[in-house]
Amino acid sequence: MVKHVIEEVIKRNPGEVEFHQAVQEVVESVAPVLQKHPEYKELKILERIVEPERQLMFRVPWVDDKGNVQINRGFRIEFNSAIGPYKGGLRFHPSVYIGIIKFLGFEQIFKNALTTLPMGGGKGGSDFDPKGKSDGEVMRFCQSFMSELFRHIGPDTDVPAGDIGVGGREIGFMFGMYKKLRNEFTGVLTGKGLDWGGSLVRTEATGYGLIYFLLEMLKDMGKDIKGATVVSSGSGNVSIYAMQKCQELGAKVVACSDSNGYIYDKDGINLKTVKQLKEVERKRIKEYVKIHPKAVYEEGCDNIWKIKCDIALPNATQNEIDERSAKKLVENGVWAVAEGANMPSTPEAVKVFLKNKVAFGPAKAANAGGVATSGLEMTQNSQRLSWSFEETDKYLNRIMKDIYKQAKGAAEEYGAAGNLVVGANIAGFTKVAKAMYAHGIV
Ligand code: NDP
Ligand code: 2IT
Repeated sequence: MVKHVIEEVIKRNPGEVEFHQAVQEVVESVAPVLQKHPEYKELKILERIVEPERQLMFRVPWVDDKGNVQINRGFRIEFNSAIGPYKGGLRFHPSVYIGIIKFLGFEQIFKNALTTLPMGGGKGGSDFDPKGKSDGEVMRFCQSFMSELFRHIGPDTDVPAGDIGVGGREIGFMFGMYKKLRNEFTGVLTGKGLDWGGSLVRTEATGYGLIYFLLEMLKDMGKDIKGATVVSSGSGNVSIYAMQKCQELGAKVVACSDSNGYIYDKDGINLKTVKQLKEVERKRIKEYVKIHPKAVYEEGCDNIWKIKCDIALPNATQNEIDERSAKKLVENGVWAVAEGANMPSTPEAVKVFLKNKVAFGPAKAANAGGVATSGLEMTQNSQRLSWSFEETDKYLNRIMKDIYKQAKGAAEEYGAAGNLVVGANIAGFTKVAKAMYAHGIV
């Protein structure tokens, strides 16, 4: 009944394998919803939801420090605005092409719906690589990128934020250019600095939210995070604050990584060093072992999943856990996996976890804390107020608990108790489908 939707997506979006993968999972999960709601089938909600409302692709020329002209490609996919303005991050990474942005934008629709806040789904980015670039080069690139993007976004239209390769520095340069071009100071981007409209907790939000979600999973299993051994891949924004919350709650984080390799510190990672290396000095993770000689560094990032742990947190990038790595984790006794990155487990890996009764928190639900706090930043911008850290953190915690409840409840309602992948997809889809139904054929 839904197979034709997947086939059509593959035909219309050739070669965009990550997008195909994301669509396949959602479409298969929501098939029972369509059975229960023939009106959605009749109005072709599923066929419409897999087609972006708008896709933008543009040239981003800039001049490097040597005076050479460089040309990158910019993207913004405004995927679905049924429940609010388009909302989602920007990714700057050399691997970015339309298929990556489309998969991220598609996932964002359902994730944002789960947050309970009024946000549609979008995503953007560029194949620009900020690594090794000077601040001046990054600024010139961001200004050029925004000199096209500004036409298409706005606080009630489309509100971008960060993702891989886009943090506070990049948001600052893009915000500055938007403000200059439009001559207005609005909450058009989230992840802003605290002195110019940003929200407390946004920096920590994805990592903290991931652990708040994990705690709900563990509560249902009767397990405690205290004393658990944790492996967290990546060493960027999501991984750092997930590790911080784990340590705060008494877990032992023994490994993290970057795209070159991983570090293993059996007595527990020194997070202060990781933060200094990655957030301040923008260096490689292997430098860690120079400061902590008892730790070891190994090249190759997927080897991190060979390390024995109770809790695995894939916090780097898509498809970083394949079937082999999943089997290794299970063999080593992992009890919970919570996805901080977007789509970090391949479909085969997900099957391994579910089959072996590993508690599995899918990205859409587990990493929604980042965008949820972006939603709270938008609310504060509209109010022209700033909330305290405690207040915002409490709100985030409440949202993560609610997302868990929605995913768990939807799974039970549709006969898939315990399967949060199916539950998150159904709960997110249902909210958007209802709104699309109400809006007619648009
Ligand atoms: P950062 O750029 O801050 O960090 C990314 C980390 O992942 C770095 O350590 C990076 O290593 C590593 N990494 C990136 N690409 C690869 C790759 N191809 N192979 C192996 N490692 C890689 O990004 P974030 O922490 O913000 O994002 C991490 C993940 O979390 C992404 O999947 C993102 O979509 C997702 N996410 C982010 C949110 C946010 O608010 N920031 C919200 C929800 C999800 P290196 O430095 O070597 O590139
Ligand atoms: O994948 C994600 O949810 C993000 N990168 C955060 C998006 C946002 O708008 O805060």
